[in-house]
Amino acid sequence: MQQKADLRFQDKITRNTLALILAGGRGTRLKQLTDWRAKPAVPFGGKFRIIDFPLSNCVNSGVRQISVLTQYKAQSLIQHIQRGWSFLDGRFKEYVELLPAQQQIKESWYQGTADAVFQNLGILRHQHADYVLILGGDHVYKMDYAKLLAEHIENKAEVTLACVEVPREEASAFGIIGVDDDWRVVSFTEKPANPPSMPGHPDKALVSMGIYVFNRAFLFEQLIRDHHAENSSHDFGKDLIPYLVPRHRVFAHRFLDSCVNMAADVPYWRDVGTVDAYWEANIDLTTITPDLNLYDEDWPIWTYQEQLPPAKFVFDDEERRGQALDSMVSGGCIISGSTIRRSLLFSNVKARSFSNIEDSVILPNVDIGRHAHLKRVVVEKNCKIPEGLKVGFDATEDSRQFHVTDKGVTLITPEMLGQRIHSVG
Ligand code: ADQ
Ligand code: ADP
Repeated sequence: MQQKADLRFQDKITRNTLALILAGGRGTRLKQLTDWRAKPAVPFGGKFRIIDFPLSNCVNSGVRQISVLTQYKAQSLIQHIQRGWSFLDGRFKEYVELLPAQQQIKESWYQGTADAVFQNLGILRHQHADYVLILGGDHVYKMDYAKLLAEHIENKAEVTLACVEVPREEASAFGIIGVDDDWRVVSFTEKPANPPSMPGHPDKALVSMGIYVFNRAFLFEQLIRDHHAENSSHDFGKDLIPYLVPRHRVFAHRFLDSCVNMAADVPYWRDVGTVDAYWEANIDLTTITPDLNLYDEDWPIWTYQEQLPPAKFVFDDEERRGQALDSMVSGGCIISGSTIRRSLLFSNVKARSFSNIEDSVILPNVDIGRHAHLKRVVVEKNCKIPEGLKVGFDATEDSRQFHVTDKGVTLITPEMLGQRIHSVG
């Protein structure tokens, strides 16, 4: 009985919530992968884009009034959302809508994240929802936002910040949260150089995930106040949250309590913001028991999928076996006389005879020429890998034209190969 009442309560609040996904970030640390698209539009996991994770979390949690705020290089993101997410088209008050950066209210484009929301104040004013869930568009994780919302209401909070424990040495990239025994937030410091550890856990810090619940009327008031505040950069993490903590009811919600995907007792939450982290999180999916479970039928990740034929493996004329081992191979791929190991192939990848791909992430529509050998590479969409190219095997190769990370992952894009591809979509 108790459980049924809980479910009804959660259903009611998720329907009374508007989600705003901030999807304007540049993601410069992803190097050339964000030359042509915003970080939330970067392909991930064989057939998804990063933004599919927060969007699917919303839909699976029952939060189905969703606005996506775009800004930087939004074309690819807009196209993906229009194609893949239009099934929520406003019927039954369920929608995914795009809010491109406009220059209506003032001349500049969005400044900080709070400014991005402020510029859409009109939308907040005309909303019937009592709660606003603010999310980033550039993390990969599975979370039941209904639990976060329920806790916000139970605490009679004005703002709730979702938080997670991270190793202290990584914490200076985040907002650091201090809480009392009731998980009320008593301190918040945005990205300090020397982050404090959690009481009793010298190696860990409690950090903000950049996920906030606000009471709508309260958010409206605070955005106007912040807009007029002097010396504000109009950012949630830098300005708004530090201002609110000592003055209002701000609570922390433990991600552990709403996480849908645990990995070795730790809630899965990845910022795939560097080429190394991107490579690692994608390659993890090819392992026997990946940290991220994409096969969970109770929490599916929704996306746009092209209609493609199944992956095909060909024993070629010269009797070379086309094969993929410990790998994920998406629709439309043809592996002909080529060997793929521990790699993730997005859709429509063609690997020709005598090519050899190891520990690599190959984005859609890549053509890999005969005798090409690739190891620890990320290959951008639409590349044509020339015959015989060797990357990642030994130091004698000429990899000057490519971007090589500190951890030895090589990023290859059409531009680096001297190929200008004017793709649409
Ligand atoms: P950051 O990681 O620095 O810190 P930020 O650059 O503010 O995050 O971006 C947050 C989200 O907003 C991202 O999804 C980004 O794509 C998007 N975004 C950024 N600028 C935008 C704009 N002008 N318009 C639309 N979208 C925009 C934040 C918090 C920290 C917290 C970390 C957790 O400030 O306190 O610890 O997130 O990752
Ligand atoms: P995505 O997978 O993000 O959709 P696309 O390859 O379709 O990637 O590129 C995203 C956007 O950038 C598209 O509008 C595309 O036309 C443009 N684009 C991609 N590569 C180039 C290029 N080399 N020169 C000019 N525009 C490009």
